[in-house]
Amino acid sequence: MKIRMKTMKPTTFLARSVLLLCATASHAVEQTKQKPNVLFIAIDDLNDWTGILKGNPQARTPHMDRLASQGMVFTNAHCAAPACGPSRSALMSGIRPSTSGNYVNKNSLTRNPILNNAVLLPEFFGRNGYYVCGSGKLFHGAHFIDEVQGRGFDAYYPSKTQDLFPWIDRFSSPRPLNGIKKGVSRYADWGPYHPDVTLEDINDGKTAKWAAETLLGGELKEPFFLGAGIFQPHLPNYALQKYFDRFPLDEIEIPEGYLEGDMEDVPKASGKQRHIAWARTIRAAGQWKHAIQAYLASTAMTDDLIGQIVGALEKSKYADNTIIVLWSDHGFQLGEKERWAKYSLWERATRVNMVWVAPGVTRPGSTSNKPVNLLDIYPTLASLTGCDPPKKQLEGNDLSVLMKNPKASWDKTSLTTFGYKNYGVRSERYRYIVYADGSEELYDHQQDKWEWRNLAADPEYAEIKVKIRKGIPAHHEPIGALQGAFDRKRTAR
Ligand SMILES: [Ca+2]
Repeated sequence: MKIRMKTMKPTTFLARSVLLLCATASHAVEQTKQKPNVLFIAIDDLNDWTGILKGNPQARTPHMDRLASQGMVFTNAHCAAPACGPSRSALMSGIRPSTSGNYVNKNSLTRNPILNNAVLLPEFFGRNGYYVCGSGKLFHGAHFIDEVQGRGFDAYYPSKTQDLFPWIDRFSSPRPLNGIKKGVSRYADWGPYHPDVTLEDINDGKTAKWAAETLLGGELKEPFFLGAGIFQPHLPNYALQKYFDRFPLDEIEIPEGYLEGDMEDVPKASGKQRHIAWARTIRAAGQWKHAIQAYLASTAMTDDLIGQIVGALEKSKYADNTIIVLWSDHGFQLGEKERWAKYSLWERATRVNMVWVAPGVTRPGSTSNKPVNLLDIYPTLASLTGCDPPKKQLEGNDLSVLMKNPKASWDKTSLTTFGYKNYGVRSERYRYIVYADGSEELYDHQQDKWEWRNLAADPEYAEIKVKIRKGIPAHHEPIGALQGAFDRKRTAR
């Protein structure tokens, strides 16, 4: 557009300026439209028992495996914290627990000024012109219901103040279905739903259905950020009978990583973390294999739901311009190291599934064994979508460097924090743990993938320890405010 200012009347000039401004604005809209959409899939308590990470050969996750084959898998990815609340708060803010003071589930997100003043991931996309929608467990359940309440979301299913309860109450027999009435919480239960129950009845099924229908409806304002959070295989592991049937009880193996006497060379301080002795109760009740079967069944059900969501994206008009990131919030131990829990700094509790499909960036079937963290998701999404990250907030790394060149040099380690001053650091080869009292563990994953031999006291590894300790933060923020729900003595999810 040519504007001849000298010969124009002021009114004509004004009209043309408006036209020019409109043209510039519509150009900006055009540019915004070209930004990729984001499909953000969260899975709760899913450890490495997937075809993606191959932590248990009995696991069956064909849909997730297929997704992984289309993009890049980070095989050495770990959580920022091995519990739902602090893991998700760190991911959604990009801030380490040791910086924010958000260490455990009962810590508040909104009463923590560092987190509350941060630009949370959904807000970040909203500020960058994205339509932001979601369903299911994206934030920690209690944080979402009592605190965050859809902050940053344009729409939330079923609503911003009501997320979906983990399970529905339709069984053939009274709960607990496993018959364990003492020594475990009401969450430590498993078994099949009533035969009439379908996937669409279950709340995770509703989340998947909402996501699939929203994608297939084709009426999303672009660019969009769509989050879908699946609650399983978090306990209780209730699933349809057909998923239990895929894993006959007489074929179930106890975890390969289990070793009698494994705790003998482990510092006592590890027990000060929220150690749950459910493993003993479950074994005494003769339910160990039943519980493993249920975890595998719940994971298989989750996998079908992931297939439903990803399949809908593939059929939708958004397929070619949508980044997919699938992640689990931490791992889980099913008897290893005498535990039945997350809440530890060992590999099976910290290792997570992290899959990326970024059109034009990730190569199908690529993998990286570099140590990375859920904290890296926020900066990576910012980089892949071309949105400027909030200043002085994000502490993770941009993984697109590794997506573009899996052989790129990477001198980083991956840090997991649980409670004040308890740290686990993972390098490509080693895991180092140090507790608040200074006691240590060191494992060489090249020779000891189940972390059976603690090498921390061996002088031969002194130099390795000095090097890996560089991954420990210099600042240790005191434990932050507790959540309001806990003040009211409510049960957290
Ligand atoms: Ca979790």
